[in-house]
Amino acid sequence: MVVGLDYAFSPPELRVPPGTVRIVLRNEGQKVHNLKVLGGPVEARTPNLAPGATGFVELFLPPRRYDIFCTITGHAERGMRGTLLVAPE
Ligand SMILES: [Cu+2]
Repeated sequence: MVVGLDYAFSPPELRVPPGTVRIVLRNEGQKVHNLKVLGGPVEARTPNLAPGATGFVELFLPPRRYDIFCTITGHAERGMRGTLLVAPE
């Protein structure tokens, strides 16, 4: 579970085992937010989530480090970014 704030992810660094990864985002901010995973075999993001909403993105990820960010204009620049480390436990 990741919490989306205006404008940050909490926590900003995630670690999960390789394989099918589901990242759940709960928007506790006042703006619409999402979470996109960049650099994988397939790039995908959560739906745009209204304040108070929860959604998820699920994708298959080999081990490596990925960037995550919110695709809403200006949000990543304001700090809504982080990393996802996919590595064995
Ligand atoms: Cu955002």
